[in-house]
Amino acid sequence: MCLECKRYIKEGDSVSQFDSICEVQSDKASVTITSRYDGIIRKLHYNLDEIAYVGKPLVDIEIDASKGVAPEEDVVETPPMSHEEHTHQEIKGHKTLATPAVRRLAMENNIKLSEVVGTGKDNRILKEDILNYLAKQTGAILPPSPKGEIIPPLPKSETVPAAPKDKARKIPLPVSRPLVFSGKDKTEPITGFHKAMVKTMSAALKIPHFGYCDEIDLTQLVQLREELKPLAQIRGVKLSFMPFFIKAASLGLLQYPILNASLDESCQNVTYKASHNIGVAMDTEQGLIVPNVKNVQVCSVFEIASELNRLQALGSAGQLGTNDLTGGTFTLSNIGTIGGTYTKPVILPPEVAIGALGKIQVLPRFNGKGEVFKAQIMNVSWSADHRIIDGATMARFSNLWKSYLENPASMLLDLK
Ligand code: CAO
Repeated sequence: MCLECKRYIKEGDSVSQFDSICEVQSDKASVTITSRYDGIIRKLHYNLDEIAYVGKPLVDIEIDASKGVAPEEDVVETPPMSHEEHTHQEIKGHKTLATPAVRRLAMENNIKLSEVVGTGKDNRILKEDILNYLAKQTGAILPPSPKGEIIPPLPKSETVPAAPKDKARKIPLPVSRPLVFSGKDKTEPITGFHKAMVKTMSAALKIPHFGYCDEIDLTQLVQLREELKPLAQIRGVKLSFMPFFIKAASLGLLQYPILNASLDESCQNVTYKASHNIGVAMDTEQGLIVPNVKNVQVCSVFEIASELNRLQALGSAGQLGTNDLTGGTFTLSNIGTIGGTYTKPVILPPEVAIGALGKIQVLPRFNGKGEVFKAQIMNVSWSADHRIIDGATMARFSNLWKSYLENPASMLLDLK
């Protein structure tokens, strides 16, 4: 397992505990590594954008001239630490082994370490254990992680994290786009979110996809959004079409819960998810990511818009955490912001359905009186897991979703 590295310090810099050392990106999320010590940076083991290997030293910090070079900052939590005071905690007479970073992760997510089963050496609690514990609580299914692989921490709060002090955050350029045409072939490792895409899409290949498409007349919705957009703006939120698409999907899922479900690996059981955690495919500088808006079934359109703004801000800064990126139960992909009409979306396992939206176009259509009018038309393409969802169910759900969006006032009847 390797990490792509962004650095905030240079050799000779003084650092204090919890100062940002660097940002690393694994295939699941990016995370800022902070200093465990007050001291002076003596050696950097990697240059910017180099691959840092888990388990190898990242940086040497001199903590005291008399003591020489301090223990290296490890980018992994798995190796046992030599400082007992950092790793032991007395809880009800039992010692709990965990590194400070793991303790902080638990604290930030209100998890008692005494309730977590450690899978590391001597029952040491690893980040993975915390994430698995959290996933069980939220119903999220985490991808399996090889031993020793770094797992990114969850976001500290529901707010956008601040950039490290004195350093403007730079959005990393995607590694796969060469800036200069060299005329030579170039081979590079697949890393970061692209690596996650390889895993997810390979798993999706096992699902027999059923496709269904339709066109939606958004003429009324386009008008309604024009009216509501300034009101949302006054309240500090950008209102796009997505919150309406997401809310309409959630109202539809209430009627067709099989589309908000997951199938176990042996295909013996279907779990109907209580929460509508609707994933939104996002095109970011780092690649495709799919954070989800949690519990849409209890959110207003405004609340969804606000949450989407937060996810977009974090997504474009490359700062989305595991909590935002896991636990999705259904996905919408608005590729229409870029272009296109119909597409063939790929289901994100363990979900069972996904919808892709084409671009909204002004096209001639007939009204009820047979007159041609300028309609705002958008195409939708659904894919569903044909092992548990039949075509008729998908079509009925799509009809309901379409009716909410073509007559947005009708959503009011079902909003809670
Ligand atoms: N057709 C035409 N215009 C659209 C549109 C559509 N289907 N959807 C949104 N728009 C408009 C918005 O209304 C907005 O215009 P205004 O400035 O007038 O409000 C503009 O396009 C930009 O919207 P946005 O991108 O800021 O916000 P959004 O909520 O509509 O979309 C997001 C958010 C994250 C879905 C989008 O930015 C994105 O990343 N789309 C690409 C998804 C993708 O890559 N899917 C493929 C997955 S498989 O590889």
